[in-house]
Amino acid sequence: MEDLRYAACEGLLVSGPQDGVLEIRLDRPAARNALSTPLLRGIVGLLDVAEADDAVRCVVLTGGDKVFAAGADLAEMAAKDMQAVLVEERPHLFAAIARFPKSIVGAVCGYALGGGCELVMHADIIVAGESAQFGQPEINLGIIPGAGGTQRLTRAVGKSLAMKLVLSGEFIDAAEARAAGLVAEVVADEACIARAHELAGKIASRAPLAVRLAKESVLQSFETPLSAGLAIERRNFVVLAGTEDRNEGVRAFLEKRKPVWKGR
Ligand code: CO8
Repeated sequence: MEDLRYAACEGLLVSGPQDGVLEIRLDRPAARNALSTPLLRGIVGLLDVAEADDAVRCVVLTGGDKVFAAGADLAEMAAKDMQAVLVEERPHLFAAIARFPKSIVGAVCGYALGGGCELVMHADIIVAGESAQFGQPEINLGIIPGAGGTQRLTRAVGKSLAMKLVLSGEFIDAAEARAAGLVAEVVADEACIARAHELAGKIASRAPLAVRLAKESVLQSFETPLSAGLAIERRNFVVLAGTEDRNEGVRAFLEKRKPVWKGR
């Protein structure tokens, strides 16, 4: 029976959760998966349910074959003046996605542009199909990235390449994105979603508290100086030493069997 908590809103297709993995697919092909505010609200609503649902351990976020997402909805943006942009909801929606504590694997085929690139940079791991193209073409519209592109892209690929994308509006392909560290793997387009699910399934089969604190620790490396990041890692390592799952993991290894996680 369909799980009504995951009933998708318009523009999103949802499948699962199955074996710990929930798939959210952007599906507004007529607008090239443009990220309207209702669409972003829909994603955040699904993540809110997923956060509280023990049956979800990892989320796969994907789009279409030709376009992951073409960025902010330009029809919506055209109607907003400075005051409307100042008070809009979108920054809060992106912040909610950034706060999602479970893991997200992005699967990108085709264009991930502007807000689309920024959205998928909220994923912990990106798997790209060979057709993937990443870009921040806002400069062509007389604006700049507004959902973290100048910050997350720079942290992912370094200053010079980030400047090239943000200042010129040029795109990079999957191979260049892989070489620069924006994506973890490049596979054939047909294999992209399956590979993302394979990784998500592995993450879903790991101890949930360890996955959560590992994600938090890695993300803190972007927020803190090294000494503070090391202190956060140490604190999380100590916290995990007090969990039932850590005892089970070590015992299962010594007894040469698979661990059974309780998430405690
Ligand atoms: N918003 C709304 N509609 C779009 C968008 C978009 N971003 N992109 C495409 N569409 C629509 C087109 O208007 C067109 O509609 P129609 O059929 O009614 O004329 C339809 O989709 C098809 O478009 P194309 O003919 O251009 O499709 P192609 O397959 O030839 O090209 C591309 C696909 C390359 C993706 C192309 O559509 C394109 O370049 N799109 C715009 C990309 C872009 O400039 N993105 C940046 C947008 S700005 C942004 O993302 C800022 C984020 C800030 C977030 C702030 C949060 C706080």
